Formats: sequence, structure tokens, C-alpha cells
Amino acid sequence: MFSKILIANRGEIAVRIMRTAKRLGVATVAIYSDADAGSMHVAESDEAVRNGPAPVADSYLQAEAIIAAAKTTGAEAIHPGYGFLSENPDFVEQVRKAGLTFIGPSADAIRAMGLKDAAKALMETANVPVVPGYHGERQEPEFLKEQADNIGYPVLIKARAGGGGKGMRKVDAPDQFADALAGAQREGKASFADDRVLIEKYVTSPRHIEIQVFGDSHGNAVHLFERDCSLQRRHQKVIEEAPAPGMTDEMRTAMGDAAVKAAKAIGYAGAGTVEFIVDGSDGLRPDRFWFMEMNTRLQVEHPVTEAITGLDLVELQLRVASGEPLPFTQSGLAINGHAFEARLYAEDVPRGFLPAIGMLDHLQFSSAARNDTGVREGDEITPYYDPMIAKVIVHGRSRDEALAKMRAALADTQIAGTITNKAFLTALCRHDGFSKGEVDTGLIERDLEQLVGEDAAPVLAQAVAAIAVLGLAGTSDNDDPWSSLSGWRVWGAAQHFVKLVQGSAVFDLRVSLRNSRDFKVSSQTEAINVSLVKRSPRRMVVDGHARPLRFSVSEVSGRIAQVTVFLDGDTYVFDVPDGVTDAGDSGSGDEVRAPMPGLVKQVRVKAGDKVSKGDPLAVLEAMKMEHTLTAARDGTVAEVYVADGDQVSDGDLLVSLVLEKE
Ligand code: MV4
Repeated sequence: MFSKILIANRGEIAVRIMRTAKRLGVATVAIYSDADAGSMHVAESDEAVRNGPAPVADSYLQAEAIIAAAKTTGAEAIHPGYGFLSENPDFVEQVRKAGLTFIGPSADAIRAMGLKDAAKALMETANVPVVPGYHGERQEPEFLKEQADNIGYPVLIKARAGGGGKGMRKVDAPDQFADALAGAQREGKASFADDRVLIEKYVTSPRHIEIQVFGDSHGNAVHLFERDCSLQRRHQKVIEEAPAPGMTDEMRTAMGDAAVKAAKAIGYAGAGTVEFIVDGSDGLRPDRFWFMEMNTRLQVEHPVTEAITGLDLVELQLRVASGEPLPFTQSGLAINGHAFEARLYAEDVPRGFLPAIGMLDHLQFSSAARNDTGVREGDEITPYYDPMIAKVIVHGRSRDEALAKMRAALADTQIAGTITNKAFLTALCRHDGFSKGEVDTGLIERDLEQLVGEDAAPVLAQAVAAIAVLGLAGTSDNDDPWSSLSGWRVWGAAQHFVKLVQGSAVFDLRVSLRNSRDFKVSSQTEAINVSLVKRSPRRMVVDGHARPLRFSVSEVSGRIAQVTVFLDGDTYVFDVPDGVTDAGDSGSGDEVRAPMPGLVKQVRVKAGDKVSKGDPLAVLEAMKMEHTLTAARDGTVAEVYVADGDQVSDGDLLVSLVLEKE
């Protein structure tokens, strides 16, 4: 076994590798970019070497600097993690030339799987089923068209160097072939500097089932069963599981044997994954799976395999890389129970899954799950890297039990300071078809609307946020609402107005103070009485609600810009527009302010116009999306403060309505 290794990666996978290394008594060297100097993977390493500025091209992809860092620190091997340099055969060769061990397969094995056409030809020779089609050298359009006609439509044209869905074109009929071919060639050329393509029979609503394989340097290879990764969106995996729903012993044996044949055909050593496309339209049948590609690295979703086999795949990688044989044979392996992994991301799902950033003001994971993460409370999700916050992994005796655990674990997960995809993951875990194990790669797109719908915050969540924004919740834990001075500035006025923005919804709330602990919070439609039993800057003990309500406020330049409220397993994020927390007695909904910085695309009203509740007043373009700002009540426009083309800041006043007596 090695005594010291360098981990050429960051985030959760770097931390995960270090944990195993530590358990085995192997010292670890981290590398980090300037953006990651204070990050968790650096804190967990035994020593760390700065590797450049934030952009990955200047840091985590700097092969020479990484190898130099390994040499200087006396590391004997480099673990690449996933992504970055993990499947770069030139890097593997450089590592070996420097006298170090690459914890992964040989450069030749990576190259053999790098191009789709060559990999398919190799697999055909090894008797691994490949999708019917043409993957030869000839590229004349007329010839390829003939091939497509022979295969039968629909066909799929794929750039041979492609990946992640790039350079792929589906063709439904012969007359569309020429245009689709030109498109795939253009994309292949632009993305991979290679315009060669292959043609395949198109598999409708396929499932993505992959087999984990492991080889050693003594010629042994086994498989560690399958993972189903069919729940994807735009080729990004969302939830993975093992075993695959509906898998039979016969199919598993057929797929496992094929995957081991694939690994042996290229003399594979280390952890790898053989990806198959499966036509599951009529159950899982051994003549309906085909080789897609082989990933020559440890994968993001490896923990579900660990959960059902009880193995530590990173430990196996280290053992195999240091020359040990695999400590088991195929017959010694068995599946225990069922596991799921959900990828928790900082992203704005309702706005088209836009990556989000932010400081993690509050971060609490469920103790009932394995949470693989590279961030801690107080850390920042930056725009430089993948915005994954954690992988939530659960294991149960059955699929139903594991899925119930995932729902509970997500409900227990609290994140504030950035918007996340937790509600989307929760909706998926409650999805009827998914709950029954009816998975295919089209599921998310088909039911997208139902899955991304944002739940409007209940009035209790709005009330908690409003009280927090006004500073009435307290400034220290165990604040006695009767004696505290916190929030004293606002005691004077009998009522306060707070505007909260939740996604596309705007809530205008009135908070009436009866005394320092009893409030009435009124929205446009409802009112609720809230009595604080105890105050704190993090939780509110509210009369009539059994459990304390947890919330978190995020400040930007000294003012509360966002409040996150956790209520009954759901998370509600409210943005607080600047300058709308003024005390006074104006009716609610009188002012329309910009909920975020943006460009005024169109003003739809002028002073004196009569408007009804819900009428559009102005259209704001922000973060590449258009937002229509609407009237919160019936009334008359008093004044318009902006014109088309104006640039506005978060909270700027755009339109006001004539005040009316309540
Ligand atoms: C296919 C296919 C249907 N038929 N090939 C997408 C990414 C690339 N790795 C292979 N992909 C596909 N290849 C044939 N012959 C459908 C897909 C596909 C897909 C595959 C796996 C997981 C998700 C997917 C989503 C859309 C399309």
C-alpha cells in the first residue's frame, strides 16, 4: 500500500477519497485553486499545495504542476477523482514517466474507449452486444444515407468523438437525413474537432443501466452489479439507484458477463463502468441491451454500489493500484438491499435549472443518510466549479424502504444561502411512476411541469420570514420575548409592511404588533396570529406549532436580503427587495419594485391607468429571463418611475398605485 497519495481533484470526491486514505493509514496531499484555499478538501488533507488561480484550466487541469506537487511532497501515486484529468491518457503517461502511479487504468485502456466507433468495433470483436448500425470508416453522405435506410428509421447519428449528447441527431424519415447529418458533423467538428459520425438504430425511451467493473493487474476482472441511471435531465444524472428496478437474474448475468468481457478485452485494471442502453419497453430482456460506452474512472454514483455490496470502491482502487489482487471472486459477491443517490445542487429549478451561487449560511444534513459533500456551513458555492452541494445516499432492505428513507432524508436536509434543487428531488421521490420503479430516460422531460412546480409558501412560512426580516425574532438564542430589547426600533409602530419575493410570487405582508410577542401577520388573502414563546435568530417557537420553526437570514452589505424558512420538510426561500420594510400605514401592494437587478423591457401602464389585480405593469429582464411584474390589487396607477430600457437595481421603485383607504 502507498504511504502518501496526491488527490488531483476538489470538492466532495476529494474529501471522499481522503476519508478512505486516512482509514488505511495513507497520508494525503490536496491541491487547490485560489478559490478553494479555505475549502473542506484542503482542511481534511494532511498537506496541501496551491495549484493556480480559480479557473480550472489554470489549476485543476494543470497536469505538470500537479505532477510537480506530487514529486515535491513525496506522494507516490495520484488519484484523479472524476472529471478533470481522470480520463486523459496523456496525463496518465506523464504521471508514469515521472515515476508515479496513476490510480486508474492504463493510458491504452482509456484510449481504446475514447472514440465511439473504435470502441464499438472492439466490443463487437469481444462479443459484447452493440446497437445495430454503421460504425465504419466511410463517411460519404450518400453511403451513410444508404446505411440509415438499411438500418430502418428512426436512426440516431452520433459524432464518433461525442459525449454527453453532443453531436447527436435523431432522424425519423429518409428525407431528414441529409440535414441531420450536416448538423451532427458541424457539432462534432466544433466541439471535438472531429466530424466523423456513426449511425445507429434509435432506441425509443431507453433505460440507462450501467455495470460497475473492477480489474486488477493480475488479469482478474469482476462486476459489482448494476446501477440504473435513467433519471436524467439533458444528460445530467439526477437520481441513481442499485439494483435496477425489474432486473432479473438472467438479465443481470448477461449484462455482467458482457461488462466483464469488455473490461478483459482492454486488459482493464481499476474501477470502471460499462454503460448500456436498454430497451425496457417490454420488461428487461437479455437480448435488448447494447454497449454504449465505457467510463474509465470512478463515477459520481459509485456510492449506491458501495451501499448494496458493502465494499469501499476507493479502497479497492488503492489496493489494485498498489499491485494487490482483487480480494474476492465473482461468486463471493452479492447484493444486499437497495440504494438511492440524489444529487443535491445549488440551482434554480423553476428558472430552467440555472446554476446558482451563494454562501451556505445554514447547512444541516440528515443523520439517516450518507451525505458525501465537499462543503460546510459558511462555505461558498462559487461560479467556478460544479455547483453540487452533496450526494445524499440511502440504503434500505427493499426499494420502497430505501425510497421512503430518501424522502425522509431530503425533508431533514436544510440548506440556506443558496437556492437548491431539493424540492425537485423531493417531487421526483414522490412521483408515481418512479415510486413504482417505472423509470426511463424520458421520465423527467415528460413530467417536467409537475416536477418543477414551485409550491407557494404557506402563510405561516411567510409570517416567520416577515417577523425575521423585521428583527422581531430575536438576536440571541433563548431570547425572552418579554424582556428583550431586540427589535426595539420597531416596537414604536403598530404595524409594519414587508415585501417578500418567492420566485415569481410577491407577498405583501402587514405585521401588526399587539405586544412584543404577539403578532398578526396579514397577506393579501389570509391572516395568521403568531405568538412567540421564545426568540432566537435561528428558530421560532410559535404557539400552536409543535416543533420550533427553523429559519435562516442571509445578509448582503449589512441588510437582510434573503430569508429561508424550513417548515414540515419543505424549504421556502424569500428574497427581500431593498427598502421595502418601511413602517407606515400605507395599504399593502402599493409599490411595485424590481425583485432583482435587471433591464426594464417594457412599461405597460402610465399614470392614471386603472388596473386590476394581476394586470401586468412592467416587464423586467433579469438573468436572461423575462419577469412580468403585476398589480397586487385593483387600483389606479399613481406614478411610473422608469422607462423602457432603464437599468434598475434590486428593490428599485418602478410603479406606485394611488393610496386608498383600507
Ligand atoms: C441512444 C439513444 C437511443 N438510441 N442511442 C445519449 C447520450 C449518449 N451517451 C447516448 N445517448 C443515447 N443514445 C440509440 N441508438 C438515446 C440516448 C439518450 C440517452 C441515453 C442514456 C441516458 C439518457 C439519454 C437521454 C436521451 C437520449
